[in-house]
Amino acid sequence: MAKILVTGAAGFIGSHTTDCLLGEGHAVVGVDNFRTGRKENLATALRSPAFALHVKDVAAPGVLAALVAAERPDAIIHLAALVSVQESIANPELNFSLNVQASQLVAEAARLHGVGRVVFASSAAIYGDAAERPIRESAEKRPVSPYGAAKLASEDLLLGHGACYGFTVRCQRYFNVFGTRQDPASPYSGVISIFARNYREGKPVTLFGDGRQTRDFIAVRDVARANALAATRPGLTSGAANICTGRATSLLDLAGIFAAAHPGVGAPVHRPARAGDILHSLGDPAAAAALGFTARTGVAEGLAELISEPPVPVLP
Ligand code: UD2
Repeated sequence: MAKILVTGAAGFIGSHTTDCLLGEGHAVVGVDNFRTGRKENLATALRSPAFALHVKDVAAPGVLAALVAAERPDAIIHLAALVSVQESIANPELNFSLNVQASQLVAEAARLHGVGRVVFASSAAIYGDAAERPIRESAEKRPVSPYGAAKLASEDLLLGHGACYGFTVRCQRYFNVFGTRQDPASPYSGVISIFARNYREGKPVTLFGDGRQTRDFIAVRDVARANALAATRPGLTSGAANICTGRATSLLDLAGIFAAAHPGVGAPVHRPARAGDILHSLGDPAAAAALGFTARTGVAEGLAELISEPPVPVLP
């Protein structure tokens, strides 16, 4: 059994990662400032004696180092972030603070207190408009947003510190993650969370463009398992891996699955393609497979679960 410190534990990916680690018998120290994370997401974890929650801001200097000094975790999974690409474009300074400086604070806490491993929430956004398909980890990195640039800078910061001070760093390059607890509130939220909410409420969805664009959608439960593995599997060395399925699903396919489950809802409304929208994004999962991770949940199965699950209730 290991003790894992999870930053952003109340977020979409953080809460599923926490649940996965607890389910595997590990102890979890969760940290979240509830900026975008929600206590509701931790309803299961909070019932576990192996879980402790600290409501703190890891981007504030000294906070994480003090917590790591007190808790002495075996590994840190750093998921706390500004998660919206659009928000990073609107507020690049905040993006720098939350998505670059906070990573430096994680590296520093690991160095000062001898943490053996750091797992970092990176993103396919570091590849930007890379022409290669499927995208391998070696593809040219051409981020096209402050968000993508910050994730790439953080990978380098953490890997460089790990190499110098002797801790392992695993950078997890998530593709399009979907599942329960994803916030559908903004028009720039993940398309599946928006579709799930609209269909549930009986409202037609919008398809930007002809709907033939494709993404590599990966279920959050698989992502959580990939994070737990990266944090706890003995013998891993530093590096980066795509966290993806290697399978492409079109928007039309998605809408078709939702429509079949909600026969009363009107047909999707077509709008012009979004400016800057990429047509196809597909990851190569081979590097993660070599480390022992393969996604298990298909899109249809993951969507069926999402459709049948009621929205997360609000805690008192
Ligand atoms: C991600 C980012 C986006 C941008 C892009 C750069 C998220 C949630 N989005 O977008 O901000 O940086 O990467 O490549 O991280 N769509 C619809 N109807 C909707 C919503 C979306 O048709 O109501 C389309 C959208 O135009 C796109 C596809 O669905 O073609 C997927 O959209 P997404 O925002 O979930 O993910 P992505 O990878 O395009």
